[in-house]
Amino acid sequence: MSAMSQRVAQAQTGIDSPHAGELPGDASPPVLLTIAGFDPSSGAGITADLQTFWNHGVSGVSAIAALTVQSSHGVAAIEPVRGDLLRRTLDCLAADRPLAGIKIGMLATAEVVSEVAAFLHRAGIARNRVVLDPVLRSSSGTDLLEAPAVEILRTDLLPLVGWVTPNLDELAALTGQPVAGRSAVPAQARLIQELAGHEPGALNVVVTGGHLDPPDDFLRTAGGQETWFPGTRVRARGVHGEHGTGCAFSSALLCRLVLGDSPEEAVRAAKAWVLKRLDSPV
Ligand code: PXL
Repeated sequence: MSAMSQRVAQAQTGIDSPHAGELPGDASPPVLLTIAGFDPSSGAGITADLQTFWNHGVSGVSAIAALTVQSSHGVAAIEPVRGDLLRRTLDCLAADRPLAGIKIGMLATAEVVSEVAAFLHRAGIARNRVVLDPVLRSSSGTDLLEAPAVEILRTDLLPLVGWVTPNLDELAALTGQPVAGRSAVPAQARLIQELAGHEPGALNVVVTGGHLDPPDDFLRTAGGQETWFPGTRVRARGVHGEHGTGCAFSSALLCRLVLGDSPEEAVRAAKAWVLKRLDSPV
């Protein structure tokens, strides 16, 4: 990467990290894929993910898993994409340019979850470059994944990803146990690693603590290292409020990992990106 484009990427991220704007290997920016829902208000979903990729100086492509009708007031309708159309989109993108990483968000149906799992088997992308944001519900309370699909997500998709970023409600749904506050988080993160099964020590878990007070995040790495990241409650003055915070966090996390951050650095930088976005006027 040229010094010039490195400076551009650094200016775009606005994040003070030793790896800001640094690209591994050759000069072309890595390509990241987001598989998620489309939010026409652009606070969450595909467009929030692409905005995050581009602001980190990486290239982004997308496969829409479901259309939604929504505004800042909530979700009015959901139309999942047909499985065969999603499959063709994913294979078309994978055949075009090498994918450096994948972020998975809202999937809507069991059929879509199964298609994404089958694609991960075919695509052969390193598991630690696949981040799953297990989106279950919108902040306004609408289900974004049909109930029978939660189990399939846990049994078929979770074992194929290297990172999962649940909030407290998603953690409880995935482990099948209520998360009784902050003190229960480390054990639940361990449990989700056990439930992911197959290869022990392959899943990194970030529990996003937006519902905790203070809103601290928790990382348990695949190797068992545990870290709390202190958060402070801020008033969201940006155009999207807190809508799409989870999408922005998991996308920024993937960017930072692909740009060469350690797990701890990547979580810290993703948190900083979300804070910046909460204040963004665009
Ligand atoms: O923030 C969760 C989320 C993810 N993806 C899409 C959404 C939402 C919330 O509304 O619409 C597409």
